[in-house]
Amino acid sequence: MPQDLPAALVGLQRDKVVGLVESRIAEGEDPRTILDECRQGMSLVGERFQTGEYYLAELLLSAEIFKTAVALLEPRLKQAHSSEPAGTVVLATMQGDIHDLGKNIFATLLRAHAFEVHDLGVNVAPLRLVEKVKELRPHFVGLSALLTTTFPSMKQVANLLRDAGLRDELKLLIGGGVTTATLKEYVGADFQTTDAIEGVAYCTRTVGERGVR
Ligand code: B12
Repeated sequence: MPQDLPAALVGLQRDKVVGLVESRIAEGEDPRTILDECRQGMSLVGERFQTGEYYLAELLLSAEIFKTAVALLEPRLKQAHSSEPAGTVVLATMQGDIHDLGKNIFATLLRAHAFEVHDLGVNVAPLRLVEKVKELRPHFVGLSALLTTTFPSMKQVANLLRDAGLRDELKLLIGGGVTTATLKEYVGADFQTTDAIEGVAYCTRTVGERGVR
C-alpha cells in the first residue's frame, strides 16, 4: 500500500497533496524526501496510464498537482546549500518529448547552487542543441527524457558533439524516468540519474574537485 503522499497524488486529490506537503514542510522534514514521494506518486500515475485505468486527462491533472507541490517545496530545496562552485549548463528535453517537470526541477536546483542554466525547453532537435553548445561552451550538457523514442536523439547529440570537437571539453549528463545505466553506455554519456539532486551533486563535485576542463 503506497504511503499517504504518493497515494494522494495517484488519487488526484489536490487538496490532500497540498495539505500533506505543507504540514510536512512545517514539521521540518527534508524537502528532498517529500519531493521523492511526489515522484513516486507520479510513477503510480504512469502505471495506471499503462494499464488503461487512467487517460491523458489524468496524466495532465497529475502534472498540475505535482507542479503545485513543487512550487511549495522549491523555496526549501533552494535553501539546502548556497555557496557551491558554479559552472554553466545547457539543458533540454529531447526532440519528440514534451515532458518537462523533472528537467525544470533539475534547472531550479542547479540555479539554487549558483549554476548558470540555459534551458532550451522541450522537443529540442540535436542540431539546435549542438549549435547552442558551440555558442555557449558550457561545462555541462544535460539531456532529459521520459520517452524511450528519444534515445537515438541523445546518441546523436553525443555524436554531433564529438564531430564538432566539443565532447571532451564538457560533461554530458542524461536524466529522466526512462534513463538507465545501459542507456548511458549506449549514448556515451558521462553521468546518468533519475534523481535531480544526484545530478546537482555530480555537477558541484566535478566543478569543485578537479574542474571540468
Ligand atoms: C506527467 C506525465 C505526462 C504529462 C507531462 C507534463 C509535463 N509538463 O511534463 C503529459 C500529460 C503532457 C504527458 C504526455 C505523454 N506521456 Co507522459 N507521463 C507523465 C508521468 C505520469 C510522470 C512524468 C513526470 O513528470 N514525473 C515526475 C518527474 C519529477 O520525474 P522525472 O521526469 O523522472 O524527473 C526526475 C529525475 O529523473 C530528474 N531528471 C529529469 N530530467 C533530468 C535531466 C538531467 C540531465 C538530470 C541530471 C536529471 C533529470 O529530475 C527529476 C527529479 O528528481 C509519466 C509516468 C512515469 N513513470 O514517469 C508518464 C510517461 C513518461 N508518459 C508516457 C507517455 C506514453 C506519454 C504520451 C505519449 C501519452 C500519449 N498517448 O499522448 C504523451 C507524450 C507527449 C510527448 N510527445 O512528449 C509514458 C512513456 C513510456 C515510454 N517508455 O516511453 C510514461 C512512462 C507513462 C507510462 N507508464 O506509460 N505525460
